[in-house]
Amino acid sequence: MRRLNGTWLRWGLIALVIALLSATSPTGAQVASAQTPPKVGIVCTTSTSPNPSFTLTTKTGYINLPDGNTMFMWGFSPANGNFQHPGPVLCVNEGDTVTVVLHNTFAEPVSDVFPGQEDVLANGVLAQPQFDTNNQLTSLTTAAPANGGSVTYSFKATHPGTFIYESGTNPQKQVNMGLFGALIVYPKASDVVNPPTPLVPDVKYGYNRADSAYLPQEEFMVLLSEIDPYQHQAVEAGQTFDMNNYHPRYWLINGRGFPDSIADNFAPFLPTQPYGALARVHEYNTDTNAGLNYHPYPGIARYLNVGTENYPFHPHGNNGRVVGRDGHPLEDASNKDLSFEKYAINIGPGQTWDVLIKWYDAEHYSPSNPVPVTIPQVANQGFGQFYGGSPYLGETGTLPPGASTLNQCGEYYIIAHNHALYQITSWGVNMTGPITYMRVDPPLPNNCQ
Ligand SMILES: [Cu+2]
Repeated sequence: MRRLNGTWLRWGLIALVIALLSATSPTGAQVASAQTPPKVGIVCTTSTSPNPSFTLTTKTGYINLPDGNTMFMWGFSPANGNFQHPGPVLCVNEGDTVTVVLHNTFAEPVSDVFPGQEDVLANGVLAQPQFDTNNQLTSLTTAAPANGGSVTYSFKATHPGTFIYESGTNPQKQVNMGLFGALIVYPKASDVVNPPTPLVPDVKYGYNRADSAYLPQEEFMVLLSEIDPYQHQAVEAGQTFDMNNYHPRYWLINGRGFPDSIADNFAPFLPTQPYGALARVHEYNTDTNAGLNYHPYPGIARYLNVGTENYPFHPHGNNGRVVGRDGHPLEDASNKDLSFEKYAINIGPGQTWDVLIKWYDAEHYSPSNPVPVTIPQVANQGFGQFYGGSPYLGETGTLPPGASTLNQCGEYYIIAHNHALYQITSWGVNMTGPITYMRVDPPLPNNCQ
């Protein structure tokens, strides 16, 4: 592992991202799903309902970080695939009996805990904490023995929502090293009462509530994690690490730091980090006369925190509506809606939050309805890489000589990031870490790719 000067490297990396962003095509080679994975949004690893079965194999590998470092990691790989970080996103349906076979290639026992799942079986009997001969706890659950051991977990996914799975064995080491992933349980559509108008046929639900409807193509994951490079160096060298010295220096979103976070799913320059975090959305529009732009459902952001710190994450520009936490819909005993609007999503260690997101074109600014602010002289303006040359959605304009843009079609890019600003760094390199964008596409039809 090497530490390099951050500033020029970061700009070099941004240039690389710029060069590759428009040329990437997803490969899907590491995904169990038979379908071509989407460029943005959640990439589900699926299996056949009602008895989905997944195999996770422990692997070691390296990831790329925004300061130019590479980092040694542990990971759960789908089936016996290549190392990836984080583990596959396991997607199942409410009521499924889920089987997870864990193969352990490491020289120490490894396990999986499934927080929020009840009556988890290990090899057909209730999974149990493990103790050594001195009655000291060695694992929170039944583990796969070292050097080729396996364990088969199974449980009935009785609650819809967003869940973490992670190692329950020496978790302060194994989870930190990367043994974690997301589990999404989709509700039974038949249980959703009073489904909304069928004008949009492919609506999904976060929970068994009509007011948790969202568009599946606007479903996003925000999986937050952290790395202490000295812990990873110690594990790579086979040395012990004193957790009293634990001090994260990298923070990631979906296993990537910014600007890698906004690259496509399966971007080829991130061969072990398949999951992007760009949230691509359209205007929320309930006008039934809007034709193609009738868009009366929100998107959903599924937040997960597998780290040890609070992650106060916030998209700029609008509140989200928190509809679920830790796999529970926000409702009272009589199903009264208790969801609430929130700007900063302050997600604690081990928590998951499900948040509906909408973007409103509230003021409808356009060249014929100009922004009521005098635009400064060019010399006083700064042009970001994603600015289209016009302040109006769907419009592109002339950029000054020398300025270049990644903007395709006059779309907007709105930042979303951790607001603990020390966390949006990579070993001190500022404006990296858990930062991503919400991309707002112009009204349809448009020239966006
Ligand atoms: Cu901010």
